[in-house]
Amino acid sequence: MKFLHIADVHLGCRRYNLEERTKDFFRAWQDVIIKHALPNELDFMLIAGDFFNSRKVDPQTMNHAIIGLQLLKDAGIPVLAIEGNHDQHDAISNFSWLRSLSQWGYLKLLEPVQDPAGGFRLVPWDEEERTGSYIDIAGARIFGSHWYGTSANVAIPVLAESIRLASSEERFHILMLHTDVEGQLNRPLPALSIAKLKALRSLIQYVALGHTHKRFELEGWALNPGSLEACSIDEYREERGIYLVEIGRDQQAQTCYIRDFVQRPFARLSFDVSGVVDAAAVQEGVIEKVRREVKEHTDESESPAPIIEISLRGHLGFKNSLLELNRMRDEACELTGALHVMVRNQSVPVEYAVAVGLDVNASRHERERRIIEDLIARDTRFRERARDMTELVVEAKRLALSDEPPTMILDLIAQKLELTERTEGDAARDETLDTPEITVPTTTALNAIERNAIAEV
Ligand SMILES: [Mn+2]
Repeated sequence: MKFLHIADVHLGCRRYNLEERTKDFFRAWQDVIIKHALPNELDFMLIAGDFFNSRKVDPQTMNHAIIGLQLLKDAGIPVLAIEGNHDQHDAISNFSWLRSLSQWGYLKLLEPVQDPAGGFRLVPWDEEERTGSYIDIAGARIFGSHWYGTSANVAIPVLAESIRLASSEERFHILMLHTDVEGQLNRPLPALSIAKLKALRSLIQYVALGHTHKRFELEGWALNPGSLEACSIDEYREERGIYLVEIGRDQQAQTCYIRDFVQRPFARLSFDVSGVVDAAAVQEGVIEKVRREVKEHTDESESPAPIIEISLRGHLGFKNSLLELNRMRDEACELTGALHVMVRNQSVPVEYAVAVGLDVNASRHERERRIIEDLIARDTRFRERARDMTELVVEAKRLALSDEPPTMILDLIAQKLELTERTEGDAARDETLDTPEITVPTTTALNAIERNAIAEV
């Protein structure tokens, strides 16, 4: 007996609003069938949930599904499927596209029957009705299950009891199960515990898992192949593939993990903008990095053009708006022949980079002074006088908080600024208060007070 175990095909998954990206999921699905289902004389094929990316299936996606399913049907390979969290039936309707495909003879959707009294009833596949919870093919008894989500730990023991009642001594038992398993994903939601899963050990000889988009195996008994394609860029490094499984006379499963089918390549690179003088230099640096790290794509028949994500990190020393992100994207795209380039600006404007490295135990007073000084020093015109100006700001704040009249505060600012200018030997002794030289630092200082006040709140 030989079968193919796949999961998480996610047909209809659309990313970056790219038509080509939607087709990637179809290409992977079709390639798996042509390369690994048709030539292998399979007894059946398993799809362990999330065949579709959504329970709402658009016409193009249904075409993609049927093209593949028709190939399998013509080759006489039965397809057994279960629902996943993405394509499970609606709670308020008995209709779903998976149920329709099952009715139309393209696949067999295996579903437990929910008992009104609680628990599940497992009924054998009815070829007339085209419904059922389990089916016998080539020495195997294959069971389906639903998506139980966070209640998997409660549902699995109940399901195990139903399986026990429907088991057959002489058959090799397979269970398709779409679930997150403890320790495989770093999510706060409770996953199915390994102990609960192992309660199936005496009943099931092969658990065909789906849901987690990366490969993992538990004791060569519960196997998760991963999705066919990366559903988000965060998954691009994960191992994804399919299992070709052969059950020998000894009832032992020989599994072969296969990754040889078409998938879109991804490249992810990051560029640190800290200390880079201007936008042109950022542009040049990024393009240089792309040139070094991403191979130019020329031959589509060899592999698909990559999708590239460029992240800008660090402290940006000038205004964000000066960065020409679109030009960066276009140049990187042209240089590499990529299908799509995303540029994410995750750099922090340098104006927020204040009080860097300040001792965590610093007093509120020290903290305040340091923030103000950094804010003033950011402006190269006042850098030299930052310490004096900080004194002035702190004093002005103190006066303001003690309800001193505004004129008094203004006088203090005027005096102090004049004094600083004189001690610096500045020639402009008769400079008036409303020259930019004076008003700008005042505004900066007042902004600093305001920011600081906000920070303290
Ligand atoms: Mn999935």
